[in-house]
Order: sequence, then C-alpha cells, then structure tokens
Amino acid sequence: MIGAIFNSARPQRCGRKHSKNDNRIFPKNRREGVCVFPLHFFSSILARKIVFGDYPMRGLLIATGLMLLSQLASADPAQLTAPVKGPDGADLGKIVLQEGPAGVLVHYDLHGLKPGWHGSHFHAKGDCSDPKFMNSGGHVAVANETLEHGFLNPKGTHSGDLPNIYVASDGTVLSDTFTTFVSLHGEKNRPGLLDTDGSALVIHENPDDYIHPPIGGAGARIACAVIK
Ligand SMILES: [Cu+2]
Repeated sequence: MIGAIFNSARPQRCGRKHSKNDNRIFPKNRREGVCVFPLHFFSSILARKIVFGDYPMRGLLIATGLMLLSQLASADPAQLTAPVKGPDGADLGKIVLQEGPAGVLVHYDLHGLKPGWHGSHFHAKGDCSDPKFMNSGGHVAVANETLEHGFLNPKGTHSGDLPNIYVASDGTVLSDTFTTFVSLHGEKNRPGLLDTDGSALVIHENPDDYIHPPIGGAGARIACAVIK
C-alpha cells in the first residue's frame, strides 16, 4: 500500500547523501534497495488516506473527535483581567476575576498602595473616569435591595461587599478572596458584574468595619478597576 520495503538487517534512509564523507548507502529508488521511512512519513500518508481517501466517513468522525478533545483540553472557566488605576491614572496592578460554580474568585496583584488595611467592594458601574471614582456608583446590589451594608450587619450585606485587603509594607498586595454574592454574567440569579454597564472594583482609603452603612467607614476611593 505504501510502497516501502522493510529490511531489518540494515535499515537505511531513502534520500541523498548529505556530504562527500557521508558513506551511508542510499538506494536510488525504493525498488533498488532497502528503505526505512520515518514514522511521521507513514502517519501522514495514513492520515491522508483516512481523511481524504478510502475512509472519508471515518475521517470525519476522527476529525470531529479531535476537535472535541481539543476543546475539552482548552476548557477554562470564564475569567477576566482588569487593570487597577489610581486617581491620577497611575498603574497600580491588576485584578483577575474567575467564575466558579458558586461565586467569583478575586485575585489581587497590586502595587503602589499605602500599607495597611483597605476596604474593597464591587461598585455598580464600570466607570473609573473621574479622579474620585464616584462615577462607579454605589455597591453592586440586587434589584430593589433593602439590605444595608457589611458582613456583620444584621440588616444584611450588599452583594458587592468584599473582605478588606492588606497592603504590605512595600505597597504590594498578592492575595485571593472569594464571594458567593455575585457572578460574572448573572449566573444563578446572582448580580452579574458584566451586566450592560459593567461594574468596578474600588479600593478605599480605610478598612471597612463590615457593619456601618453605607460603606463601613472605608473613606475615599483610592483605586479603581473597570470590569467590562
Ligand atoms: Cu466601596
């Protein structure tokens, strides 16, 4: 079928000598001598026969299977990366959001911040265009939400509430947190961060006390990331 001749006694490559000092014996053609073809040569011919030649239906099934396998191999939960900016537009690092079955994983990779604890929340609009980041609106909340603010507030927690972050003495943050209150696209009726006007992750000057509305005494907005 393939036209190759096998001889286990003295395997040789088919082809030309690479230099004058190349003393290997090369048959001029396949009938004349012994030839061992590289494995990929056989596999490419076989693949062509299966896909285009003798077994087109089988080839189609194999191709479909390979496509499905490649999609499974690259399956990656929905995630997005958003740059974090300061009031003057300075680069303060990034956040990475990843959708999980029960909520959103938030990864912080920040620098250039004041050391210590800082409040961090999801705000309702994907707009960090003004220096005080007021365009990002209030906290992400479910429609007609009457809940107040803070994990420790008996009257409820905003969907956009997040634990405080701790900035190390060198101004960096490298940490993860997880919230079950929101989603990226509105999964399981949790507010979607990627709704029509997006949302923002806002970092505040002071820590959130987790109980006093509207923002737990967290003070000014010092960093902002557009989530769109
Ligand atoms: Cu806030």
